[in-house]
Amino acid sequence: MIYKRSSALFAEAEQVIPGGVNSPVRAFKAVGGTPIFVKEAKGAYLYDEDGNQLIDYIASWGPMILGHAHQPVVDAVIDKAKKGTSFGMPTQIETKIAELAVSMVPNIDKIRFVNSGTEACMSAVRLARGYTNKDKIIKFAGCYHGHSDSFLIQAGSGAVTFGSPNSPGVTQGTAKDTLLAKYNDLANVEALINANKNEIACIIIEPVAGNMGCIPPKEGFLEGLRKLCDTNNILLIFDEVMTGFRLAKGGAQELLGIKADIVCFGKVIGGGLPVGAFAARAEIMNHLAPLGPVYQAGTLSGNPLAMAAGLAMLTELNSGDIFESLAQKTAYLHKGIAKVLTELNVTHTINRVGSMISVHFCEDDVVDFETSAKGNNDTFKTFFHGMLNQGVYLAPSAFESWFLNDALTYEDLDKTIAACKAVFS
Ligand code: HOZ
Repeated sequence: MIYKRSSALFAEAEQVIPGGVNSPVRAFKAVGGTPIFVKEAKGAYLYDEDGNQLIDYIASWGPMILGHAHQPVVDAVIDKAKKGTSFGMPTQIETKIAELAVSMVPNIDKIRFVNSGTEACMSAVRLARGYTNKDKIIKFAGCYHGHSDSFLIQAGSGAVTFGSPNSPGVTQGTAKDTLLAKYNDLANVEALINANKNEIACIIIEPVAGNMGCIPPKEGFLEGLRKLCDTNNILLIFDEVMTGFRLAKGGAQELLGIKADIVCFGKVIGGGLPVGAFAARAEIMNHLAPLGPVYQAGTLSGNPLAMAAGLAMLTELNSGDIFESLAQKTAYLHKGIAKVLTELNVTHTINRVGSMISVHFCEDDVVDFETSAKGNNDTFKTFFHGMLNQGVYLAPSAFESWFLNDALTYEDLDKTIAACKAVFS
């Protein structure tokens, strides 16, 4: 494939945008080469500035679960835009999407909309601290909850891909309140709680991790966290920015049957526009201003265009059951890639939950950050560029989950499996 125009556009972008990108995960630093510039996208395909068609496995890092430029979402946004794009005043559509989200997700009574997953997690932690009157939080190595200061401690996603899991600029004062635990290791969490008795406000976790590849929780792990939280007066926060409205209507809470105290959303809930949200039972949410003392705000929060896109998306997800068919497609892809890699003697481990999947080029089970980091990055680079050359776009980092979208056909999946075979033959 030819990427002449993408390379030229990237060179131009580098002059005025740091690293040529507005979010580091878009850069190709971990895999080499220059990022692909997208011209447009439809359904399961991206069309780049050089005229290449690519089968898309990142779906804008999750939101485009129904495929790109999905007509009901596009129509809803166009219709809304004609009536004004921002008012800084309440609109009825905010209540409509709130009612729908609350009806789809277990264990929440109220939801507040923000502009990103970062904002959602940052605000959820502030709420947990205000509600419990405690300062410390527990996060897990390799989990990524956006780029707010408290979370850039052994963070996954771009932070680890580009070598800043503990970012300069985060003060020691902030860092000391974030305690770091090992994913899937309950004893480790228990020891941290015991060493910080009555000081921990919340445990924040991706119930299915997606920022160190896709890592499922081990059996009993989330149940154990729930119990530890209950006995120690700690709030359990599920960061469902990736898993919310993707693994099931009610997200990971529904799929795994575990109740969180606060749930954070992003990605799918905005239908591809900038939306995040956090939600909980009324007794917790009522601590937020203007009802309660915990402050949180935003000029563009609940923006009408974003709400219109989100409402169209959630309405469609609520009316059918694409989650099962998406999970079946993902299982088909898993089986096909595993068969090819096994036949060609390529050492690998594949993790999958619902429509999230990741291929790790290592022998051992990938259950936490340490085991994920054992993947062979040279093999990943070969895989990434080989797939790209055959028209398959994967995340340019081994530390990211792939996200399938419902516009993908079995023919697309077969092409992807054949591409994988060609790469390693
Ligand atoms: N949460 C996304 C995947 N890890 C990254 C989005 C971004 O940082 O641009």
